[in-house]
Amino acid sequence: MDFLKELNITDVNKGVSTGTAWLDAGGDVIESFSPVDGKKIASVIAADRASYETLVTKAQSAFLEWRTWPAPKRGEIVRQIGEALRKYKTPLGKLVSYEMGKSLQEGYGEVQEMIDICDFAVGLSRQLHGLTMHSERPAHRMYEQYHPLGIVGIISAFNFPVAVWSWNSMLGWVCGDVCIWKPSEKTPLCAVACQHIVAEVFERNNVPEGVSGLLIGGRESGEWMSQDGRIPLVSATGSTRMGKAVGATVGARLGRALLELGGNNAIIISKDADLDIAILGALFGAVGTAGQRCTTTRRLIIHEDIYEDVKAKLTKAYSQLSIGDPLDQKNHVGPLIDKDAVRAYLDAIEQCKSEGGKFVVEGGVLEGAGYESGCYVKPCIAEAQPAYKIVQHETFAPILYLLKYKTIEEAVAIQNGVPQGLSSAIMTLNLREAELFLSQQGSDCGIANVNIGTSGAEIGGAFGGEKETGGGRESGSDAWKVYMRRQTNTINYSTQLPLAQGIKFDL
Ligand code: UN1
Repeated sequence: MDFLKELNITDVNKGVSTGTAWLDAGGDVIESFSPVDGKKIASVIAADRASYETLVTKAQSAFLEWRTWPAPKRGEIVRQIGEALRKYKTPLGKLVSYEMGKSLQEGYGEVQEMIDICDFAVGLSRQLHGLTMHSERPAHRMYEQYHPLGIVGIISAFNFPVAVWSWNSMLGWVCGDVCIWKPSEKTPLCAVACQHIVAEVFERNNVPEGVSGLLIGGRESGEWMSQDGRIPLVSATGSTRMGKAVGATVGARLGRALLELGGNNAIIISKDADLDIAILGALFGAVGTAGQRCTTTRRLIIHEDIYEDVKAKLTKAYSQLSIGDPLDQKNHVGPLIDKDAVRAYLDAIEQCKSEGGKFVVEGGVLEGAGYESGCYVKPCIAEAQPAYKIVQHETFAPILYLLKYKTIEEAVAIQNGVPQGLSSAIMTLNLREAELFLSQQGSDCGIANVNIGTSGAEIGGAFGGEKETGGGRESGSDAWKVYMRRQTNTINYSTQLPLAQGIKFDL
């Protein structure tokens, strides 16, 4: 466990920090258990209301200074964070894998996403552009500019314990905002490690105390942020249930909420698909991160002519999966996050069976040597119907539903016929089908791919989805705009005061 020491994790860690100073908080002690071997890794002292108040006060005063730093100078700080993440990629990737349970490659991949968003944000720090418009009045100039918002509250989930925070904070920081991060209670050490990495950079550069707040705590700490009028933007990633609560609370005070919630992602496999690509994309999408990505492939919508062939190929591929210690690179699938997740997985299998689903690859909990944590489950496949309640529901586990279609219109209707709208894909070499899928009559999701699975989006695009996925967009493209306030400016350099809309007001 050398990686814990390298990342400054001790037996007992403070869980509240202003970025450069760790606070003494009086909250509960949160223990972190690894789903890999069931062992307790370390514990963290959570926030209480008093330490939360200190964090917000520090953040408020930090904002007054931070917003005056030129954006490219803030970008230089983020550039150095990217360098630090390159330095710590190995131990941080290992910690992600050990505390969360995803495969080591995926742990490293997650840190790589952080590095990538740092690079993106550095470039962005010189491109926070507004438009200029032509005024209808003579000798007037009209333009818009973007100003920092203030404090951004970030609520993140266990499944991407470090990357999702970085999408928000790196953009927030170059935009001139200050951040307070409430990570998942299930992965507190990943957050402590990130805070240490950032603190090193901030101290070296005299970044004001309070720019990077860490708020480890239970559900109530997320509620404090949602209710707090001093926090203009709350960005929350997690379940639809959590997002509805955050959205309602933030909305009631007319704050801004950026929600990235559940998905129920499907791949349509056409009879014109390249089946090698289709099977590989479906496999990685369904079993990667043990089915715990919000972009996980949960439904395959397969053309009836190739249905049996796809089923046979997938069954064969599943039989070759190795499940076990995610830090051992020969394994493809690690454990679920905890025993509650295992229960939800078993319940979903039961429900699917009771609705008439037929398992072609059986599920189950693994036992015996190497599986002592009780969190290792078998990825499974069921033949199902689109309208089953369980098929409409996002279960954060590796359960894949096979659905059959006849026409492309029917396939799109099945794809869209769920409450969620995050990611979607079609596997086809048929141009007409691909374009229909991408058209306004096609996928209703925030992400729609052709000949690529549903997971593993690049940071350069805007990430998020529609309907119960919450509508928010994070990371690339112009997602930065939600972290700033827009101001329209009109300047009169004439000797008159002409009024808009041709109005005359003569004395
Ligand atoms: C998530 O599961 O919340 O597209 C994020 C992907 C990753 C991000 C997933 N880049 O699968």
